[in-house]
Amino acid sequence: ALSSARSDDGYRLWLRYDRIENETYRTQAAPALGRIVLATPSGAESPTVAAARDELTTALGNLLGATPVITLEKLPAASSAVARSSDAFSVSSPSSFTPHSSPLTISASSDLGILYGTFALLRHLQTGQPLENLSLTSYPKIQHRLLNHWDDLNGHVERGYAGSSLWEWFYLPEIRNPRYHDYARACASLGLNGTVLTNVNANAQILTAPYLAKVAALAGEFRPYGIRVYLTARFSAPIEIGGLKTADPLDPAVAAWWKTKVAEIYRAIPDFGGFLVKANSEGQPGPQDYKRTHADGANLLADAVAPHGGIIMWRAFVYSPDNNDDRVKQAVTEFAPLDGKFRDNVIVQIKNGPLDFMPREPFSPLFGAMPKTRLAAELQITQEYLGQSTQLAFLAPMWREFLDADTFANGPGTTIASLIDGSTKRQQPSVIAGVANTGTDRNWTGHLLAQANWYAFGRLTWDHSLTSEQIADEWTKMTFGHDASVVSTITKLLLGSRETVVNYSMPLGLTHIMAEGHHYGPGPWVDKLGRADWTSVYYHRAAATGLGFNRTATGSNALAQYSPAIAQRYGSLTDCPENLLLWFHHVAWDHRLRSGRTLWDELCLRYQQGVDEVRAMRRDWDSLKGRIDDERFTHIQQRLTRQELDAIEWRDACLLYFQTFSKRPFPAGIEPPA
Ligand code: GCW
Repeated sequence: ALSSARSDDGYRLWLRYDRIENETYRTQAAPALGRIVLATPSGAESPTVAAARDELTTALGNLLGATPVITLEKLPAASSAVARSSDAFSVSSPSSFTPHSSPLTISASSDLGILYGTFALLRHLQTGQPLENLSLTSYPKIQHRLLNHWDDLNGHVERGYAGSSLWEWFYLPEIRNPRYHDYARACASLGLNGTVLTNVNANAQILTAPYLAKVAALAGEFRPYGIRVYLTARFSAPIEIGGLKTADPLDPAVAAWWKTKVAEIYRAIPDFGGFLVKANSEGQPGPQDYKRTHADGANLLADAVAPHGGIIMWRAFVYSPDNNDDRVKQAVTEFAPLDGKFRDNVIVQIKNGPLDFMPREPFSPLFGAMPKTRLAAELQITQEYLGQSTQLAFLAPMWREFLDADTFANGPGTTIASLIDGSTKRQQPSVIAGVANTGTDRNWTGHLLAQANWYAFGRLTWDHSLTSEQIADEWTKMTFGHDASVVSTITKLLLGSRETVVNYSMPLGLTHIMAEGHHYGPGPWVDKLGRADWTSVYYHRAAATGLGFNRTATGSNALAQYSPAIAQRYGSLTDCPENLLLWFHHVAWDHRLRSGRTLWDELCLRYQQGVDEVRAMRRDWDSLKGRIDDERFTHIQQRLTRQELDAIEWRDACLLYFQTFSKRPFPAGIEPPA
């Protein structure tokens, strides 16, 4: 009974709800889920409670062939297990199920909590866990858990590899694609609660009245699922759509324009979340055009949305070509002096690394450099630099590495996670954002296995203590079923995949050596762009003397932006973690690494290892033939075939190029580059 009985184009994501194949489990689960009580603060029906009911009815019907009796109750006032946070929930069940035992109960501090509890219960079932004696209590550690869509109004998705934008602006507001509902459901199943609909590089048109009506229609589709809508705000909007002569944040007419515009937005969308802004970065307009600071710009918008409860996410991804300093230092240089100057509803949104979503970067030192400012993490789910939607790279391990990184900002143990969830600084609002990998492709994400990245991001925003292993295990069981060899093979593939991409593309701390523009594949030789900060030689600094970017005190001294404990460790050639070595150091070709090999030999072997690992992935995948449906089997098999060729290209291109500097032969074990 293979699941190939149904078409598996991947549309249903991890919410497939295929009939549970284990008959024993199914027979035991059916009575356990025969009666379900939803206990909410009001005890009254709402669109969100209805969504939870619908989900339970459909899911249990499909998974078990059962029809639950679902009743609604008012949560007893004294029930404090769920009072901890606004959308906390608890799922509880008796130790055995008889007609007289108490029913399974989902209690929550809000209707949305009921929906989250519903998805948690279904996940429990989909992953085959026992249903007796349940006591699942959970609350979100971060308040605002957002997808950021880099979607332009013409349907193009910047760095999108899964088709076009999901938002059909031409047809809205009258014509609403049913997919909006499915999108919101998928997001809510993970605990995501907000979405920025537009690209940070988008124009200001989205803020005009006709578009706001369209945005309101989307917000209406998402609302039952607790997904609030946010927009990007182009800083020059007062000029472009407002007819003003300036966008100077300190000009009273500009402030008045934003206040009026924001009031108009809230009339159309009463629960509008706020704005995400990219200013004075990569050519975008911003407050510096008027010799004002990022704080002046952010506060202008913050004051406009504050009366309505909105927030401003102001991005710290800034660098400028006429600044000759090391690009990775520029965010701290510009933002750290503004610490304490931002309004309470401004969150400075920082990419995980100081450069740009590389396969591996150290964490951005800005996280430890603004003690008086609310800080959000921006991760990239779409695989701009990790093989896009052609290659497999499961990103949970990369995000774990980041969330667990110790900034030492308040002494040892000040992890990034503790800085962004508000627990260290006790500051709300707290925000985490991920640049979405979704599009109009039937399977949402292009590469089927890239669905796991959407899943992993969402799960980590709710609970950043989850391990990569747990996330991979859940996702695999929910998406591919419980066959033991399917589960172990796919989880193994997922968990190793990011490191494999690092190995064949940018090992040992190399970064930014991809092809220019599209960013797919190698381009270490790109050194003639006429723009010092974009040339790759600038980042790898290959020379006869060695390889790597010296960011110690004898180089750009970017290290000084970290706390002394980190600066000391990373600044030492022997103590620096080898996976970040060439990020921080320019290393001689004959320098011996921990393996005893020279840098050159080690570099060659890492590239080769990456290729070998992709070959092993292909073999592992092939072993699943017949164990999963042919449609998904072939989809992934073809992509892994391509990934091997891509890995070979990376290895050959980089090694042949770097060899022109190292002038050393390839060590034994390296296939001759073609
Ligand atoms: O990584 C770069 C991308 C740009 C992107 C920019 C940013 C949205 O190549 O496409 O623009 O980062 O994050 O603003």
